[in-house]
Amino acid sequence: MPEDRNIAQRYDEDGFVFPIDVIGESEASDIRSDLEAAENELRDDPERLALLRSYPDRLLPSFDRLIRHPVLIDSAKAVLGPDLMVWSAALFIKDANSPKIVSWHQDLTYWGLDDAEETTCWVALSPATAASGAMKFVAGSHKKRAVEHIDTFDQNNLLSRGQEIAVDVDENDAVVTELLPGQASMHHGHLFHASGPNTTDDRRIGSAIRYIKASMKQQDGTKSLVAHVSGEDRWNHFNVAPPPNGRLNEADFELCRSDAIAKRNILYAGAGQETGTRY
Ligand SMILES: O=C(O)CCC(=O)C(=O)O
Repeated sequence: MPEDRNIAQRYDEDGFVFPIDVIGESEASDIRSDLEAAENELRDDPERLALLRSYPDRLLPSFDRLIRHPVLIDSAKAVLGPDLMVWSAALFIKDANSPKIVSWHQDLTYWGLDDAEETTCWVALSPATAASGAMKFVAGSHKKRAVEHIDTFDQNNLLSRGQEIAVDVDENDAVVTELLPGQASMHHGHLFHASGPNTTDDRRIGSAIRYIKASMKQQDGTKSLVAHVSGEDRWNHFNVAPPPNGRLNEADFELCRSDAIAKRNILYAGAGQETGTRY
């Protein structure tokens, strides 16, 4: 049956929209190659490699261009309005034949933001399939608003605290969001979602671009590093990053390093340990 709801209606009712055609497969492949060349350059430098995977948009001009892509901005604007920041564009990478998973969770749980005016555009840079560990969404679950989570710190969980929703989620309710390289899904910060292991021989790579309304703020007053990608910033709640000074530029690494410390304090507040296992 043809889909006759517009993007905002689908998002409002289901809490997600996919697939969104953002860039072609060859452009996605170019961005992936740029990323993998950078990963290779930093292979003996775990600290900078982790920063690259958390802040690809601040350290690689190709990702800075991606977060500003008109298709993504228009999609985010349809649900959040015109004034937009990117709070993070961190990579979720599952290597070939990797047991890494993401437990059922809601995104906004530990980000310390004062509201829920956030949406994630998850852009695939390699095939996201059921076999490679594509995300699964429960339609309408965003309407439950914030639910309780427990921390597991499971070593195979890509989330910072291995956090998971404290109530059972019925896998039969899940929609698998298969994406071609260059396509995106968009999901609400309260949507129940998860993903399984990668059983294929290729890496599964996605950039989770977190668009927020510029009027949001961190509850503890931290001015997180953001990119201002649309409309106005009349609020001055964030530290607006300049475009990258270049590729893997040292001044940009320093900016990311200080933001990573501030974000770690927020993400692990009250957790009693800081052993995120993503990178
Ligand atoms: O990449 C994944 O499998 C999970 C990503 C995720 O949970 C998110 O983007 O919010």
